[in-house]
Amino acid sequence: MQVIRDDGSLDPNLDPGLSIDRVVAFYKAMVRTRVVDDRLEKLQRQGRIAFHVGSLGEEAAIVGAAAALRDQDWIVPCYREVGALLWRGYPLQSYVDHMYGNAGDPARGRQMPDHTFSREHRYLSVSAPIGTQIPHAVGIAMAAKKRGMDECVGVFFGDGATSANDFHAAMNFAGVYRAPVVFLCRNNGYAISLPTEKQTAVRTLSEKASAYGVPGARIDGNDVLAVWRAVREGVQRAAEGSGPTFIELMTYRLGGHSTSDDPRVYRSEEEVAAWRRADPILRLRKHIEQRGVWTDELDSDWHAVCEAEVKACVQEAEAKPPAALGDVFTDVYAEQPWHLREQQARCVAGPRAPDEEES
Ligand SMILES: Cc1ncc(C[n+]2csc(CCOP(=O)(O)OP(=O)(O)O)c2C)c(N)n1
Repeated sequence: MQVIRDDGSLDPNLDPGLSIDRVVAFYKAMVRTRVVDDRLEKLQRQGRIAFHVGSLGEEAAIVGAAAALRDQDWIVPCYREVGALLWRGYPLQSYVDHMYGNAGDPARGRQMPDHTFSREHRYLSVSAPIGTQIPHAVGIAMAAKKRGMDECVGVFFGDGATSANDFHAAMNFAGVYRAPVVFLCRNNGYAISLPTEKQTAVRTLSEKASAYGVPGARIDGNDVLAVWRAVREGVQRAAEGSGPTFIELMTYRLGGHSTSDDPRVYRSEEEVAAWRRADPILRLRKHIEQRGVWTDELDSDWHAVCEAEVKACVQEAEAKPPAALGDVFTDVYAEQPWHLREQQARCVAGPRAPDEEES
């Protein structure tokens, strides 16, 4: 499914009829996500943060899906979807603090960078082992269903995750019990260096859904309105008790897998150049320009606003002290056991002098 054609015009039969203000809000959120991404990558290259996993080229899939979920719905992320969390109003400062592992980091420096979470925004903690979040999502959906709550779950994962055991178990369970969940598979072409066609023998990932009795769709994931429309249909199906939906969002990872990857080793410049022309931000920009609500001037103003915002957050993050060392030992047990108390005290006190007795 494609709603915004390559030339920026809309397919009138598929237009979801959103207000132009909302469409512009999608555009702004996508640009903001990209500006943040770009800055974080530079900070990593300068050695100021340790690591970043970005979403360059996948912004429509991420923002469009987040926007189609309702406020009461849960987002269960993979590790590339901070744009969805920011869409929900998570403070950028908290995210940047997290990337620095400083005293303002909600994870208190105990997580790898880009492992965000927010109970307030109904956004689960990133779970780095591939696919483990998919059964979690189905479990949350089942809990909502059993309690009779009008909540559903949108769970993100990559193409590679559809080869993991957890994917199959979760899809089967969701199909059997009609769990209110929308499976959001970002097919960005690669699982690190492994192209999708070497990952699976099926022609499309969406056809895997039929093996579990789950409706599956393959849509243009670089088209924010197609993403919104398909995900909203999935949410409606879940809300009316008809169970899960699987959506394959066709997109492309324009950047490296993470800042630890160099994609030039395993894919051609021509391939990347072709996908650059299909950039979801450029396509949406063409569309809003055609509708007469966006100009070059507005565009550069918005970029400047986003850049200033992230710059201010970085300055503030760099002025904060690191997360407290003793926090490594907290928040696991309601009552801290004696051995952790002891280890915490020793850790905070620092190394003993060679002649110091062990207390
Ligand atoms: C169980 C497991 N095996 C291997 C890895 C290392 N690993 C991290 S990301 C990744 C590729 C995932 O690809 P995909 O699911 O397509 O998501 P994408 O990164 O493309 O968004 C791998 C193999 C891991 N995190 N967990």
